[in-house]
Amino acid sequence: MAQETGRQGADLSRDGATQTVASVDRGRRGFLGGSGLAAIGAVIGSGMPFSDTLVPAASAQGTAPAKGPQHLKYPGKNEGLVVLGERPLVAETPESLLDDDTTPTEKFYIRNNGQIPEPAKDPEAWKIVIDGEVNNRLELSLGELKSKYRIATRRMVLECGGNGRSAFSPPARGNQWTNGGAGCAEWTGIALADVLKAAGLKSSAKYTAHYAADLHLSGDASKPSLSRGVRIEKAMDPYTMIVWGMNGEPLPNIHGGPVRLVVPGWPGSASQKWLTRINIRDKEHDGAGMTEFSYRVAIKPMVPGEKGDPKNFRILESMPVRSLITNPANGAKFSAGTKELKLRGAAWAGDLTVKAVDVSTDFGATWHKAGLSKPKNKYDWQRWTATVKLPSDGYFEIWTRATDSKGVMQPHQAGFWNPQGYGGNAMHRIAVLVG
Ligand SMILES: Nc1nc2c(c(=O)[nH]1)N[C@H]1C(S)=C(S)[C@@H](COP(=O)(O)O)O[C@H]1N2
Ligand SMILES: [Mo]
Repeated sequence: MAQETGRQGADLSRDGATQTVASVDRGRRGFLGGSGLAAIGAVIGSGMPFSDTLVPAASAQGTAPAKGPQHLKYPGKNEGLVVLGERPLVAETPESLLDDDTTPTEKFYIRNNGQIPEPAKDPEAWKIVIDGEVNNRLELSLGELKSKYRIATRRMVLECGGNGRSAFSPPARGNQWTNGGAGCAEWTGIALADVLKAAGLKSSAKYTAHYAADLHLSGDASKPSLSRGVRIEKAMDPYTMIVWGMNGEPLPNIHGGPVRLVVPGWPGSASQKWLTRINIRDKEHDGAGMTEFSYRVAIKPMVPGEKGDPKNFRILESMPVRSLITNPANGAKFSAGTKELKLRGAAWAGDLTVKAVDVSTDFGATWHKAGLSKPKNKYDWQRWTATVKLPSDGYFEIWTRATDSKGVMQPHQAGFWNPQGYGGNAMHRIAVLVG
């Protein structure tokens, strides 16, 4: 696997799995929607730049970059999704499309590292292998997974390790996610732990290594497109699942169907799609996306923009706390005289829960507690609501910040810079215009 060390001209189209893209034939597969959708982009607010200064919706029209957000055109997918990369196909969900309690599949973000495989012809015959540091190597078809183990459905957040990356300065390498590399779906499947118990873990079992059917972008079958793993303790978490259902339907091909992993709370890259094999190892896995700076954060904080020493990095495990305003959308306009705004949003915190969400309408000078719902089950996100008063017409920003169950709050800015931009969980901000 090629490493990204010292690569000239950062490739901003990827979120950290270490690969070299040999040839890029942009647009050939035509995942981009028509330009007519640019208008929708402006309404839902993606035309409102938030890099350094926020600008009112009115003037955003005039200052928007010539090439606005590119909207996704993909069967079964909402055209409001924004394409971050075409090859591999990566698309995020604007915050305002994450307004449902359960993220509908059509709105769920897409992240691929390699080629998208053809849909399986006979899903029930799909096989996964469990091998390595186990007493009994298992080979199980989807049909057997469904009939031999206890089935559960759980609503859990899946979040890309690079979510929030676009807020880093200087820019970090990878897909420039805003906050939309996340969604919360109902996943149906079985506990990976039950399968590992059936296989019988040896005392030497330390780490998992996940393998899948998607080809590397280059088409080279000897290179996995992505192969990550987790500590055996996380693999044994009853919420770490092998799933075949998403929101009550068979898991769609684009989301890894027929069978994928969902390792909630940890970077989405551990949740292998098109799962074919889990190899149990006696040491940390070193597959594609495990080494160097991939899905790793600095131990000793580094100078932003510097190259970094791989020895100073640790694997990112639980994702940091994050909150979103899902309604209104950034750039929303309200009629003159509007004195009150009803806000809705979501918050989650990796392996932890969210203790509080606060909102501000005055750039953080004062904060108001939002009403926060309980998670449906562990790893579910928590929906929040708040009503805020506005003193006058004019331009306002709404900021939201969440605090996790250990008391750690979102920072004002993406901090603790690292080369591939993980852990960026700055407060979410939207701008609204009254009158
Ligand atoms: N086989 C395989 N599994 C994969 C990936 C991939 O490229 N190949 N991408 C990972 C990453 S980086 C993320 S964030 C999630 C995204 O899942 P989704 O596309 O269903 O949203 O899948 C993970 N599983
Ligand atoms: Mo990811």
